[in-house]
Amino acid sequence: MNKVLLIDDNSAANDMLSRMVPRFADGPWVLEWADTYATGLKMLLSGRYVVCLLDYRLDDGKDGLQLLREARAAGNTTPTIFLTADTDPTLDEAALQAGAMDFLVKAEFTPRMLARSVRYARKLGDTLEQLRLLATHDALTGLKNRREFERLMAEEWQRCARFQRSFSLVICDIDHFKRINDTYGHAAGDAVLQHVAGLLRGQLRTVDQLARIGGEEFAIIMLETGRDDAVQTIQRLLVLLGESPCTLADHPEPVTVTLSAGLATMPEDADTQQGLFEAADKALYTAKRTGRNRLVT
Ligand code: GH3
Ligand code: MG
Ligand code: MG
Ligand code: MG
Repeated sequence: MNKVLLIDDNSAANDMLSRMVPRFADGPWVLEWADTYATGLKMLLSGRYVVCLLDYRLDDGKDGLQLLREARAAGNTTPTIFLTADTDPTLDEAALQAGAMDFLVKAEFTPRMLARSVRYARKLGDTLEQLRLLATHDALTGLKNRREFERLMAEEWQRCARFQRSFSLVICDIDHFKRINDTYGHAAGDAVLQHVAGLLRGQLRTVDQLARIGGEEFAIIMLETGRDDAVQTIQRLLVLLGESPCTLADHPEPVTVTLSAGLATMPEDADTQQGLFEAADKALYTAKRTGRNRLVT
């Protein structure tokens, strides 16, 4: 079921569109209507809609441009088409700037034009979604990549600094990984990376951000987590990894892999984002130097 969200304070718009939308060719399509700014924003942020049709002038002296900017700032990416009777000649440009995919004038569009616009918005939206995924994730493990990790770190640092919250950063690195490649081949090395990534993902909370930030290096941002809780989680993880050897194709003996990890906690370990990363990295280096398969804080 393809759901279209209409945000418009005027019930006539709903009357007209609830006749057009269900007749779109590539159905079934349904229209849901929000008649206020607040309800519309809330429904849009639910992420349940394929496309949003957005009016300009809304209730409460607010408008669709504001609503779209607010939704985008909150991370929403639903393809949105402006639909207005307003005659301001600069509005179309402003709507596209705010992130709209098309701009239709109420008295002028036909059902066919609307259907085409919705179809195109959906297609472009899907393509952008795929690009976003490719740009933020690592192809081998499916984890977030280094670029996305850096963006999330900056975001989390700012949030915690502003609200005086805490979070922990863990950097881990597979021990003697080069030996695995040298002994069993590069494909086996890849399988070990997937094995470790899967185990890490399975042991962490969904709110924890996990990224592959280098060849055999992973970073974990543990939200709202102080040092003691982070230590417990990572220790448990290292034990579990030791008990979960990786089975390799064409090789009878499963291979045990270990990790070294460095932990640093905001705010006590650093005054800057860069400093926090360096503190965790330094702890990782100590873990390597003092025998590997361990966590250092
Ligand atoms: P240490 O315990 O000190 O971390 O030793 P190490 O052997 O794990 O570290 P080193 O940095 O010497 O080697 C890392 C190796 O990881 C070298 C590189 O070829 C390999 N590597 C990096 N990316 C990939 C990848 O995507 N797949 C595979 N199979 N190997 C990779
Ligand atoms: Mg209106
Ligand atoms: Mg290594
Ligand atoms: Mg390394």
